[in-house]
Order: sequence, then structure tokens, then C-alpha cells
Amino acid sequence: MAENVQTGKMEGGLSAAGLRFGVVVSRFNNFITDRLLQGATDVLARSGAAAKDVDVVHVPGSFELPLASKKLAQTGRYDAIIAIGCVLRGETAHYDYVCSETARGLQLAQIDTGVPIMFCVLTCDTLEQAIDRAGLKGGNKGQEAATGAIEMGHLCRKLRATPAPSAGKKRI
Ligand code: INI
Repeated sequence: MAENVQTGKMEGGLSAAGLRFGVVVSRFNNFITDRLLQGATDVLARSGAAAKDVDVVHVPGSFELPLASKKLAQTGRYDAIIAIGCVLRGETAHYDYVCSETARGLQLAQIDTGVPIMFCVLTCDTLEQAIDRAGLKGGNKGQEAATGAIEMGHLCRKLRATPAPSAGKKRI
């Protein structure tokens, strides 16, 4: 946990050792989501997360990510959740419904449960755009999501341990 005493700045550290993660992955477009999952789990492992502290759950499509993420968060077992999906624009409005409800559902789930949930859902017009964002060497959004999960997991632990201002303390 990094803490800057002079400025009172508080932020999460970058080691995943001792933190627990849930990863929820959509099977739809698994050509892409498998690569995002690989990127995320690589970063967690290289940052010190133990294999026993990373649970991976699969769901049919991105639309199912919010419910499964919320249920994982409600177990109280995880410091952070990573929700992985890939929505590709088709010829109908289906794309818009899946994108907006998935984003809304994941945001509601993290606000309701207080457990950080990373939005690792690609919303792309073309398969090429998705491939660019699921690269095995660079440009992998799963890696970014894992880094965010580690930081938020630390930050939430830190904030939980920070005492609330005492009732008698004068506010200015
Ligand atoms: N789910 C995705 O994750 N990506 C898509 O591109 C997609 N498209 O295009 O339809 C998709 N649809 C399935 C959806 O997420 C649900 O699984 C389905 O509607 C059942 O609830």
C-alpha cells in the first residue's frame, strides 16, 4: 500500500500477494475473451497472487456478467472481481442493449456490494478492433483490468481499515 504522508494521498499498491480475485468470463466471442482472461491471470500471477486465490467462473454471454459478478462479490471472499466479455456490433440493436445493460449491471453490482468490479468488456465495431485490444504481447485489456483490480483491492482494504471521523470531532 503506497501512502504519501505529506499530502495525505492514499492509493492502492501493486502487489497481488494475499489478495483474492474472482474472474467472470463470457463464453460468447471466446476467441477474444480467452485472450483477455490469459492477460488478466498472467498479470495477477506475476504480481504475486497465489493460484488458490484466483477463481474463474464462466457465463454464456456478457449480459450474464453482472449477476455472476454480484453473486461472487456477495460471498465476501474476494478483494476484487474482473468481468471479461466482448460485444461485437451486429446489424440490429442487440449490441446496444447488451453493452448498456452489462455496463449498468456491473456498476450497480460494485456499488451495491462495495466490492470493486473491473469492466473488462470490449465493445467493438469489428473483430479487428477486438483483436487489437486482446493482444498477447501488448494492448491487452485483460492486463489493464488485472492491474486495476489489484490497486482497487488494496485501496478498499485500506479504506475499510481507516477509522471514521469521531462523532465529537469538529468539522470545518
Ligand atoms: N454476448 C456477448 O458477450 N457478445 C456479443 O457480441 C453478443 N451478441 O452479439 O449477441 C452477446 N450476446 C449474448 C448475450 O450476452 C446473452 O448471453 C444472451 O442474450 C442471453 O441472455
